[in-house]
Amino acid sequence: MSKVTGAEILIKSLVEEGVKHIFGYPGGSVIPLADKMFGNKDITFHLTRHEQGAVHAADGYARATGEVGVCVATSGPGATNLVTGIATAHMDSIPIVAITGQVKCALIGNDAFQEADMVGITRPITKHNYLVKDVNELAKVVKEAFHIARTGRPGPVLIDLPVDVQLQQAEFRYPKTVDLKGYKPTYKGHIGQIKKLAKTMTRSKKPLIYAGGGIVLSDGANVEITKLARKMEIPVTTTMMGLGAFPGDDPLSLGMLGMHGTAYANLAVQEADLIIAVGARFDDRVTGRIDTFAPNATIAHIDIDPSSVSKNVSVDIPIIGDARLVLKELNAHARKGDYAAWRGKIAEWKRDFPLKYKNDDKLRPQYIIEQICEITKDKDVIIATEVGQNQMWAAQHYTYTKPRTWISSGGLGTMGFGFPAAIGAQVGKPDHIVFDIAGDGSIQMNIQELAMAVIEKIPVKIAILNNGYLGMVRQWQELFYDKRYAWTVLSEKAATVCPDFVKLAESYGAKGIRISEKKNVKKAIKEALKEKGPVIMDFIIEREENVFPMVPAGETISNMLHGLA
Ligand SMILES: Cc1ncc(C[n+]2csc(CCOP(=O)(O)OP(=O)(O)O)c2C)c(N)n1
Repeated sequence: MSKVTGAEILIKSLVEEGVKHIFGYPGGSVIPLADKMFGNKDITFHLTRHEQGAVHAADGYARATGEVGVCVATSGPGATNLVTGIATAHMDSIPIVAITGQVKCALIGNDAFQEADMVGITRPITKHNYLVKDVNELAKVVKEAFHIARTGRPGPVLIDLPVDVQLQQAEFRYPKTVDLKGYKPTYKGHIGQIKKLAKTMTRSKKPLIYAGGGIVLSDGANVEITKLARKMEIPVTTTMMGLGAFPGDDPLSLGMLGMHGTAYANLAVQEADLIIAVGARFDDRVTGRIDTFAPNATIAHIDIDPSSVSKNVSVDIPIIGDARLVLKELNAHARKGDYAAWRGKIAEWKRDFPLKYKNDDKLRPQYIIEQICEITKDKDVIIATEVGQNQMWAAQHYTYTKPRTWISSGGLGTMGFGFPAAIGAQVGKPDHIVFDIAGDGSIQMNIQELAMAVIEKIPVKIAILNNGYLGMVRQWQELFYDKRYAWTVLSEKAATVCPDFVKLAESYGAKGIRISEKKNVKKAIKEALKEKGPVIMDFIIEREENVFPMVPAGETISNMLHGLA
């Protein structure tokens, strides 16, 4: 067998893994790889304008498609620019493979030009990472990396590849199987535990399903959980990451729980006698003060990752396994109990404490999200968000009915995530309409990717909810710091937009629309949807609108602030 270079081995291995898209940025340490990609027909390379854009795009691609996202950066500063995105993917269990160039093997550890110890830096934020010093190992490493990224609890894997290894030669043989001693994720749940949960469900009077992002990640688990909830008539609340795991328009849906969750979901948690958590982490944004969370409930937790069970709350019925497989088994054993009174109580809460906002003639963000929902609800739509109030309004006021239609940085809460992630999602799902719901602060963190979107004709629609503030931080300052708006004023008055996002869009060759009045919202959304390329919609919203309800950080859920009286 003839020999090929390390760079060729890497590309051939990626093709073996079915990779069709790579997002990245070049530099000296990946020139051999870039060179061998030149003219490649199997894989499209998307040149971002910042490495952070590349990693978030790979992440958005993975979230939208369920496949592994791939990004590439050069050594040193290129590689360290990936760190925020790798940590983002790690917190949300998103399968990506990040490939970084490294200085020559002989220079590693010598403070060489553009050297950064990526294996050391990314150890706590990757599922696994590799430094490949022997070209003969490369194909095996790639095989393992993809296997680790996509199996068990998914997550990011980093491959650090010295530039000289890219030039060395070896025979290309792609391994058929992976043999990793000590890495054997458990997929099938323990049948005894599943039966125990089934019995507890039948005896329970006030059960509640608490569905997390794990359901979205385990393809088909949404079908099983929907079946379970409907058959048993048990209400379902989801985490932010779980939006779309259960149809938001189902009468059994309570929407999202937690800090900015619905009042009725949070009240249900506090009164439930059984919580069936599936693929959810009991994050502090969900539990509030942990010792007062779900005080009356037996807690069952289904999760593929044993280390997240009983990590934050003590679990009575742990079931380790894949969400889809465990729920399928549970469906086979579950028998309905008598929950009519419980559902009656929840219906009362839904009636008494609906999600609400002041729907007057002012331009309010909740109205904008509702209009986007109304106009797009019968289409295939993906909503990505930035971080802050925009994210919470998008979580509350859009109705998600399918998994992988909501793309948001949950665990890390990364501003600047939404736009590049939306681009990645659009590349993976070209037939979908993809929105980025943004704040005027967050969008400025990775706005440069507009260049890639324009040049590659990636038609993401950006809806900026422009309040002239770093709104979510301002909201905390309003409520808990006597309105001392330190460090959060982006522009002095709503009208003095800075930057002028319409001109900025136009300077990149994209379309920009400014909307200051409620009556123009629908028209603008429809106009944006007609456009073949990316569009910025700059909505000048009420400056001091808040996200309600709100459970203040570290408080008991019963201390929820409702906002409007
Ligand atoms: C990279 C990063 N830096 C800082 C923060 C802290 N932070 C959270 S929300 C927020 C304000 C976001 O402002 P904007 O994007 O304008 O959105 P809004 O809340 O006004 O909708 C900030 C600064 C963060 N989440 N991520």
